[in-house]
Amino acid sequence: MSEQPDIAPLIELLGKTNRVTVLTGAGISAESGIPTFRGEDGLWRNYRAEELATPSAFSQDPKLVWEFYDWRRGIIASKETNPGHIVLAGWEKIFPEFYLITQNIDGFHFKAGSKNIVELHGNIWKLRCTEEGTITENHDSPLKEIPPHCPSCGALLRPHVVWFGESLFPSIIQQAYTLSAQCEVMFVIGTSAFVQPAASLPLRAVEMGAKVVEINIAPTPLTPYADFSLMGKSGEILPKIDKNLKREA
Ligand code: BV8
Repeated sequence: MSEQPDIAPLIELLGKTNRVTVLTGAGISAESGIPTFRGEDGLWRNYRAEELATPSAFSQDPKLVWEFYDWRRGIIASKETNPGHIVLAGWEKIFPEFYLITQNIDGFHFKAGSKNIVELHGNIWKLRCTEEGTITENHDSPLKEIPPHCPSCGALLRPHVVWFGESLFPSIIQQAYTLSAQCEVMFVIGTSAFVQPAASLPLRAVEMGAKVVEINIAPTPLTPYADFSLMGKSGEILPKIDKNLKREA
């Protein structure tokens, strides 16, 4: 692991912190083998996710978009959570108020045991009827029918995710802003901090006086606002923080 800055000041801060909010992005699942959005492995049949994760792509070619999601579901189904997910699940029992906001749709925070999760962009294992709006869990990999249709009304089903150009569900983004404004410490882990409105959540935390801890393998537009910028893999850094936290407890 690359030489880490001393985390003693962070451990001391966390030792007297009750309210922690975490924002994760695709980077926390990278060590599980799930391609990130903007990394070199983020392509599928030479399409970028931004080209396919849109309402217009779906209305033009629902079969192509579903082949893209079926491919991603297959990758996710074949992978496991990593120590970064596991540590965050454990922190629900360590901090009196702990909330996890994720941009990821892979469901890995649930799989790792986290309970208090805000899924900003939905979940790849949920399908939504384009007519009735009903949402169902479906873990078939591969999907039995591409594109899938609603069993009750026959309309097309879509992934229950937020596409580029679509607004986030108001109650969800409102909850995310509240949790960002209320926390004493906000961890921002594995996100390029490009996608809005998620990328503005840590700035809300800064506005309200929270300390921000960024964990990433590279600097991001958020780095200048971070009180602690830990460069390295989240699957290595989070267990290190966790071990020191427990030693101090
Ligand atoms: C909206 C679900 C209102 C689908 C996703 C304001 C300014 C500029 C643009 C906009 C704006 N407002 C709206 C926009 C447009 C757009 C946007 O933000 N575009 C970006 C590209 C600039 N936003 C929207 O459309 C949003 N809607 O705002 O509604 C509206 C409506 C109409 C018109 C205007 C406004 C909706 C955004 C939601 C899109 N859906 N996902 C799907 O997944 O298929 S977002 C998608 O990107 C994923 O959820 C992903 O999580 C997310 C963010 O990416 P990251 O998670 O950061 O992943 P990335 O690959 O980029 O980075 C990985 C990071 O991990 C890197 O930093 C890397 O260094 C690091 N890393 C890698 N390995 C590790 C690691 N770190 C630690 N350890 C490691 N091992």
